[in-house]
Amino acid sequence: MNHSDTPTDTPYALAEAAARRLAELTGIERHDVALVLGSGWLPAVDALGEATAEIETTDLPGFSAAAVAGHSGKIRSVRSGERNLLVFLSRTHYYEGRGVAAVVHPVRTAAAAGCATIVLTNGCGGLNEAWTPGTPVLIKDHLNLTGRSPIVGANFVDLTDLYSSRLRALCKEVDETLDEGVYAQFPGPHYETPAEVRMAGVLGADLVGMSTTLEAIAAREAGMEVLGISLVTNLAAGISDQPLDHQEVIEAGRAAAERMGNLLGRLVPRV
Ligand code: 8IG
Repeated sequence: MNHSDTPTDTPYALAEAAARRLAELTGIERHDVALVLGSGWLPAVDALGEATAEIETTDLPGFSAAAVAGHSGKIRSVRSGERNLLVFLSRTHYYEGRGVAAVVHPVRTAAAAGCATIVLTNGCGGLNEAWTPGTPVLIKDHLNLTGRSPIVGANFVDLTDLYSSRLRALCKEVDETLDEGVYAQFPGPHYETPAEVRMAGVLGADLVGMSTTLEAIAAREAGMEVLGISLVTNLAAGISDQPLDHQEVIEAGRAAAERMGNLLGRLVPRV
């Protein structure tokens, strides 16, 4: 128990408390679809629809302040047709060292708020040279290289169709040029060495990043249908001879904003 009368002694109870506070602060009793916006995706948010409310993550139990340049610690409630979208404008990353429960707390809060579907987006490095910076790629499967799970206890969650084939098919109806790839989550915060990128390729990865897999697992545990979309903002280390630079990552996102906005704006009403 914390100082109020709200039980927060498990991650699930903490998420329930956050969802209740979210409903109070936004005036929206239930949300339907959650989105987590990763690096480069923030400018796309306005294409989703009209903001009903915007709150600071830190106003909800269990959230901590955003730590990365280009990440905004806000949650927006957006009206889209008949549905309420819950949009996280930033995420907590594994490399922040706050633990896996903190990383997946937004996902569990979204589930507790009523969301049956979650769209996880990220910025990442690409192993396929055809994916120039600014190319969106659907995540078809992942390699969780963190060595961790967000699940505690003997709950053997099936991840066979973790990245919903139904939702991926829907995406391709919206944009038939979309490719798919396997996303490998490295712990970060440093980028990979060229040897690590080659290793990831041998293991079957097409994309390398520092997020998403732990969140997807927690979303599946919570019974949500998961869609993952990566924005390739750079070629992974050693794929090109260019050094990697966080500022360039932000600029690639800015340049791709219109396409990403278009994609999400057309996609979300159909998921
Ligand atoms: I944006 O090349 C972005 N995030 N691990 N590697 C990893 N994370 C990333 C990269 C990258 N680019």
